[in-house]
Amino acid sequence: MESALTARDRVGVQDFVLLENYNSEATFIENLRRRFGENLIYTYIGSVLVSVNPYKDLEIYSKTQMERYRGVSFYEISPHIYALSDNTYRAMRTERKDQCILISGESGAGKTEASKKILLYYAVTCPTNDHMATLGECLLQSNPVLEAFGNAKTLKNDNSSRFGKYMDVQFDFRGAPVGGHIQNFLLEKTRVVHQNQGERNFHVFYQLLDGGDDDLLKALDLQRNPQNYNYLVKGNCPRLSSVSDKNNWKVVMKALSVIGFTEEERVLNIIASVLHLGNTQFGEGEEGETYITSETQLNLTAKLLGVDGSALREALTHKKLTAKGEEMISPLNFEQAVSARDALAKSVYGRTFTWLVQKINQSLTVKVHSKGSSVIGLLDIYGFEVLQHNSFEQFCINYCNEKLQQLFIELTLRSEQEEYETEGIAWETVQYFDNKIICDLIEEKHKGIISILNEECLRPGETCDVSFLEKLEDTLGGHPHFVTHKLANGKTRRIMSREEFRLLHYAGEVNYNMTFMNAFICLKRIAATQFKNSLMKLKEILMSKEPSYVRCIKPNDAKQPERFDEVLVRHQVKYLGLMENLRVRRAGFAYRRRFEAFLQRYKPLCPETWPNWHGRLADGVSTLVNHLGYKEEEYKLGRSKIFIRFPKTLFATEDALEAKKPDIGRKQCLLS
Ligand code: AD9
Ligand code: MG
Repeated sequence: MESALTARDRVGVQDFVLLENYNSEATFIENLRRRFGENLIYTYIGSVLVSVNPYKDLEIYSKTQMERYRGVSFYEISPHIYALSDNTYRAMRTERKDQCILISGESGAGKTEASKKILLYYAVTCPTNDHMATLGECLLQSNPVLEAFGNAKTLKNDNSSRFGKYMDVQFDFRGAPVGGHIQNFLLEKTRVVHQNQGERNFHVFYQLLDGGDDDLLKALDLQRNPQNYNYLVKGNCPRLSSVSDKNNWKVVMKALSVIGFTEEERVLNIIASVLHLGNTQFGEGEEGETYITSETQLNLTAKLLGVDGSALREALTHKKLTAKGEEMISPLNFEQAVSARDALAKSVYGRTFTWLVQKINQSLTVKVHSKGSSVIGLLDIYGFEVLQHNSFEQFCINYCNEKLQQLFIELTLRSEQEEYETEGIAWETVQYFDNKIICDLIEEKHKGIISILNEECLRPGETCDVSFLEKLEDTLGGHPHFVTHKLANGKTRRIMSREEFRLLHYAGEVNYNMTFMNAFICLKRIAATQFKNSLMKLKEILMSKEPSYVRCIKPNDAKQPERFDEVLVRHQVKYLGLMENLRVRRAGFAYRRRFEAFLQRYKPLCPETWPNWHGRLADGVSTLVNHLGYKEEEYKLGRSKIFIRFPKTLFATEDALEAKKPDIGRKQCLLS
C-alpha cells in the first residue's frame, strides 16, 4: 500500500493550511500545479475552496459523485465544489441561518461553471416539494436562457458573462428548494452595437440565425448568414469552435418552455428588430440634414417592434428640444443619427434582458409559503477585466470585483477573529492589503469618481473629456491609486495619453479612456449611481448571510487543458489575496475541529476513548491528545473545538490512524 506521505508528495496537500512552508508563494503554487497535473482541481484554504479551471471535462460531477459528498464532513473526503455545496446546505439546515456562496476570479476562471455545478447539486440531491417538483428544473433552465441573452464570446472566454448575477435559492423547512430569485447587474449593452476584434455579440443572435427554422427566419425577414448584419460583423468572428449555436438554440427554446415562458414571439421579434435596426443606414443631404437610405430595414424594424414607421424615422433623425417652455424639433446630423440608432438598439436589448429576468423570476416565485424557510445566495459576477481600450463598462465590472474583494477581506478576517474570540483563544494580527481605499476612491460621497462624474454631467452644455479629467485631477491628485498623464509626470514607465486615467486596482492597473468613457457617462449617469447603489445593497444582503467562498483561478490564457502558466497563476494568487488568506488562517492555528468530530475520527487511537467516550467531550479530547503525546504548545482547547497549531501534529495523528487502518477497517475510519 502506498504510504500516506508518498501520496501527499505526489498529489500535494488538499488543504493549504497543511503546507509546512506556508509563507512561501512558490510552495503554494507548486502545490496547485501538482494537484492540477493529477486533475485535482480543487484545494482548500481552511473552508475556502480554490478551483483551477481544467479546460476539459472531468468525470467528477456525476450523480454517484454527488452521493459521495452528501452529508460527509468537509475534511473527510477530497475537496470538491459539491463538498462546499453540501456543507453550506447543512449549515443552513442545522444552524437555521441564511447562507451565501461568493464566487470570484478573473474572466474565464470558471465562476459560472462553478455556480452551475452548485445549482445542479441542489437540484439533484435536495428533497423535492410535492407542489414544486419542477422548481429545481426551472432553476437549472434559467441558466441557458440567461447565458444566451447575457453571455458572449470575448477574447478571454468563449462564454463570458456580460452581466452580474445574484441568485437566491429558497428552501422550505424540510430542505426542499421552493423558490428562487435572480438579481441582474448592469448588462454590457455596448456589445449589441459593437464588438472588438475576435469577439462576438450576445450568443442569442447567432443561435437564432443558425438554429431557427426556415419559416421562422422568413417571418422575421432574416438571412442565415450573420455576416449580413452590421451588428454582428464588427468582431470578425461569426462562429465559435467550441459550441454549436444551432444546438444551443434548441436548448434555449426548450429551457424557455420548461420555465413556462409564453412570449417567445415577442422576444424573437425584438431580437430580429435589433438586427434590422443595425442595418438601417443614413445619408447626408446638401444642407447637412440626415435621411434614412434603407427604408425597408426601417419599416421591418418598426413592424417587429410594433411601432409606427414614420414615428421611428422621426426619432432616428430628429431631436426634441424644449427651450423657454417651447418644444422645438431640430434635425440630427449624420453622427448623431448613428448614435441615436445605436442607443435605441442598446436600450431595446437591455430592457428585453431585464424583462426576461423578471419573467424567469415569476416562474421561480415561491408558490407555497412555509414557515422556517431559509436561503442560499449565489453570486456569479463578471470577472476583473483589462482590455486594450477600457470604457465605462470595464470601470463598472472592475468596481464590482473590487467590492467583492472587500467583502472577502472583511468577512474572512472578521469571522476568523470572531472564532478565536468565541472560543476564548488569543489572536495574532496579520498584515494584509485592504482595498477599501480603492472602493472609496470610486464611491465616496462628493470625492469619489462616481460623484465627480455626476456633478460633471449636471453642468449645462456639452461635457468635455478634458474638463472631466481636470476635475478628477483636482480632487484626486495625490491619491496613491489614481494616476493621469499629468500626475504621473514621467514617474511611470508606461506612457499614458492625455485622455485617460489609470486606476491601480487590487487586481492590476487599468487605463480608462475618457473618449470611451464620455460616450457613456451622461447617458448612463443614472446607471452609474444605480449600479453603485445596487452594489451597496448587495453588500448588505451578503453581509446578513453566512458566507462561503470559491476562488477561481485561470491556468492559462489559451483556454487549453493541461497548461499551467505559473506567471499567470502567481498573479492571481497574489491579487486574490490567497497567501494572506492562508497566513490569517495559519496565524494562530493551522487546524481546528469540533470536539465530537475530532474524537469520532481519532478515538481508535486511545484505549480510553475506544470504542466510545462517555464523559464530557472536552475531557475525551484531552484524554486522547494526552495519550497521543501532544505537547502543550501544539494545541489549545477552546469552548467547542480543538485548535492544532502545526500541521505536522495532525499528520502524525493521521499517519497513526492510517497504520491502524487494517484493524478497524478503512471505511469506518474515513466516514467516522
Ligand atoms: V467570465 O468572468 O463570465 O468571462 P467565468 O464565468 O469565470 O468567466 P466560465 O465559468 O464561463 O468562466 O468558464 C470558462 C470556460 O472554462 C467554460 O466555458 C468551460 O469551457 C471551462 N471550464 C470552467 N470550469 C470548468 C470545469 N470545472 N470543468 C470543465 C470548465 N471546464
Ligand atoms: Mg461567467
